[in-house]
Amino acid sequence: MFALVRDISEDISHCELTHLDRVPIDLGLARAQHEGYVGALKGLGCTILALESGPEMPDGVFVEDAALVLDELGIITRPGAGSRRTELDSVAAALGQHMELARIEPPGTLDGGDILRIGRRLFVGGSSRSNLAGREQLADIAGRLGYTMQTVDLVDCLHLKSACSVIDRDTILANQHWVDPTVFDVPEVIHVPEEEPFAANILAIEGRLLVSAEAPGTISLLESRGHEVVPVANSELAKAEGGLTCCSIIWK
Ligand code: CIR
Repeated sequence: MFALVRDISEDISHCELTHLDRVPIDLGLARAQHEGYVGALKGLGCTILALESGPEMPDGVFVEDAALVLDELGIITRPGAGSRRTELDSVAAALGQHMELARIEPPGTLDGGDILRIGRRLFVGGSSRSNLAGREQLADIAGRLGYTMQTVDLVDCLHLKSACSVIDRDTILANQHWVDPTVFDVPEVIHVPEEEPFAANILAIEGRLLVSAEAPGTISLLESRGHEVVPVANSELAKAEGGLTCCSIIWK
């Protein structure tokens, strides 16, 4: 298993923000927490491929948005925020050493954080970042490989995966105020506690769940359902609207 990650730009204080007010980010703490995250990925068996950031990519740590990796190929996206397109070439160069690549072309925009995959079904958030042209291009590329694609409406959140994540192919974790989880047609939906609206962004790897350490209610809930949880501190990148899926692209 490989995990592509990128270090945190010294200019993260100029990150894109959509739903949160700007508050100071402690860069030292953010980098220490990111090291913890990368350590957790290693602990779960990932070989880490690390890219460098820089002042020209304040949001570069959120590599998930720059590409989607399917079993058959990688798709380099075209993020809806113009400031984030500086991230694409380095992600394409890294992934291109491991897989065939397709690209989302103008006028399409698509953020990886909007794409949730359950088996051969892709769900894409109709967010401010992923437009119709981008979603249609994804449907076309993935459709040729036998994937179905469905657009999902969002309320008040940045990306589809801000609102929900896959625990396993039968189970979704969701904030039902931001997305209607019945669209996924899975046997079980676990709802995050009301007081932890951002906690639905978790990263499932080989049956274990990376969950924000700042979401104790969600951790208890998942553990009470028999899931193995790996808590990961993420207080600083959360101020940049980043969660746990955002900081890696994982493939086998
Ligand atoms: C942005 O607004 O683009 C970044 N500040 C946060 C991106 C988070 N990425 C993700 O949820 N996949």
